[in-house]
Amino acid sequence: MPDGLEIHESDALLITDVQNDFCPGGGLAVPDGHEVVPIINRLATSFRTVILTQDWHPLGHLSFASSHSSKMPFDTITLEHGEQILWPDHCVQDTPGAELYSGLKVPHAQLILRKGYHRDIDSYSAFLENDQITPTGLAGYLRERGLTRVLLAGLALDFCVRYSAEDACRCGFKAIVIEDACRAIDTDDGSLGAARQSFAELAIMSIKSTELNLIA
Ligand code: VGL
Ligand code: ZN
Repeated sequence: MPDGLEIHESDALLITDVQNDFCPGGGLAVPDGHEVVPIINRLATSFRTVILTQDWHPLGHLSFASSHSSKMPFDTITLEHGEQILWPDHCVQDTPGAELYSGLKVPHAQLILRKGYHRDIDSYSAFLENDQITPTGLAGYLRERGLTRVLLAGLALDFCVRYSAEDACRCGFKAIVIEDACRAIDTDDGSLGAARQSFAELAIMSIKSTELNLIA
């Protein structure tokens, strides 16, 4: 498609949390999470800069329901910076569940950014932890390398992809979500609808991978 979206040298593909625990059989399986893998593998070859993120929690992480007495997964607690959803244990550092999904083939990825490693704070976004103050360093990495636009793929669309896209915007980058290269958790309280609404409000473009002019 000649009138598709051109990929530039100043673009980064940010592949979010494509890890065993977010795929079928994992601790926090995203419905059909593994389906993004062939799409991402194909997309990634067209990008000079590919960054992977890895959710990387210590045992007993505050975001785990199991760390709180009488709480169940998907219950919430209130923290200083807002509401925290409590998740099933997932992506515990150095466990098989935290490993990148084995079908993911992006050998040219240059950075694997781990997040969520502070026990008392979650980090959905690849830019800022959930207090919205603590930086991960990704904005500086992108700026220092002259990268201006971030295209997002991975898991989960309504959590880590959403918050990374929002923060990319807030940090001064253009953010584009590649929807078919993402899958959502879609919690009962409407997390997927909320993500779409937020993308619209922040003018975050949401596209299909077929709209990109890929290299062959
Ligand atoms: C994620 C919930 C908890 C994600 C990570 O990758 O979207 N969601 N930890
Ligand atoms: Zn997590």
